[in-house]
Amino acid sequence: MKVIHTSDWHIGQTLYQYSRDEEHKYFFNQLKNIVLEEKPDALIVSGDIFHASTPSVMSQRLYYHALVELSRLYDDLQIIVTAGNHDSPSRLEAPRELWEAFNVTVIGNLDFYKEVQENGLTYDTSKIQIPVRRNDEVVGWILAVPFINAGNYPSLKEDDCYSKRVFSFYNNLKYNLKLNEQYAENHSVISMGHFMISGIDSASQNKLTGGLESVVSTEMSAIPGIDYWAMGHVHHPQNVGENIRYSGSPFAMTFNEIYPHSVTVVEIENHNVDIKIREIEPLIPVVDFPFKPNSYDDAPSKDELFAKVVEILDNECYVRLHVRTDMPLSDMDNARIQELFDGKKAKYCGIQAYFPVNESDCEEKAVRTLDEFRAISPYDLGCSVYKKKNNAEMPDEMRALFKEVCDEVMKF
Ligand SMILES: [Mn+2]
Repeated sequence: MKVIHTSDWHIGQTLYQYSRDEEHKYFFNQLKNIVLEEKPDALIVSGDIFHASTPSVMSQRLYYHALVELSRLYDDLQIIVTAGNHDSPSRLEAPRELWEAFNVTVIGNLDFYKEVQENGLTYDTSKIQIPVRRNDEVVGWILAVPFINAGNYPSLKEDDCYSKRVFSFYNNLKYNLKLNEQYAENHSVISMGHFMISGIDSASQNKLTGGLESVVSTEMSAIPGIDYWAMGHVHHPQNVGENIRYSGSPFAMTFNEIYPHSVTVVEIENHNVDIKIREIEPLIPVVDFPFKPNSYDDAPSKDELFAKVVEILDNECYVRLHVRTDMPLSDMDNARIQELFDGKKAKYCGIQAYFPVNESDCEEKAVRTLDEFRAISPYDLGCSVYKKKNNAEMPDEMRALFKEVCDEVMKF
């Protein structure tokens, strides 16, 4: 069985108000070419299809168009799409029956909360056991598991931790597959999942991954007979343990995701797994300019930055600037930067200021007990956060307004 594994498309995402639609179209064109070259039996998408649970009409059209075009590349191509934590399970699944006509299987949710059946399963597993066929013959199975809320994993024992519950869930699922009449031992099995595995590359930590729960990869590896785990959720492509892999997002969604992006080609024959990476070229690169400094001393001064920034203005890219400064940037500074970018190809995405480390910063880092922390008023906390962020006291006028707000809120 051969599949192409991708995830975390986040259709409809914007970066500093800039639409990413053209980038998605550019990715889908590359994906179409990769599918034509690799000729997989299936294309699987492990969640986070859309960025928002209520995607715009434009986003939905983009998705429908891409899937229909992909499904028409050749007759035997199966497409399997599961919901991620960003997707609305029911919305994604609404056109499920229509999609079947295109050989596309969409799984938004498991139909949970049926009566407990044999093996402690509380849902109909046939819905998510997808046979993959080549010339009408079953060659493998995709266990198409969408994102499941931590609390919705059937709990076998009351005190099972999250990781244990996920483990027993998949273990039961795999066991149940064996009972399927069409299943044979020589079939390849791929399990999909959309959750965090502990021990992942910390560079991939970002706001999009969400959720604190994580699963221990050794528990996943312990489940017999799953040849490959097609994971979604983490945007940094990486292997986590043997044959457990995050395909990653197709391009950088944020400035924390500046690294090569790709889709994964997985070929399984006689339970031997071969993994190949197909890199995706970004349409519009995401750039830290002139670079991402480690500290105040490392960062360029305002003059250096202004002199250098002209180099990049004619390049099609998203730019986040970095500058060393002793004072918060003034409105004049900000206006000057905006003006530089006006009408240029480069898209301005804000500036990160680096302030010198001072004594009070060190004091701030002192460890406080919970009681000490509780004793700090919201007003004082706000003032100290402002000072830390801007390396200056909050201006009097703002201070007065902030005080007014705090007093008003504290009445309740
Ligand atoms: Mn995601």
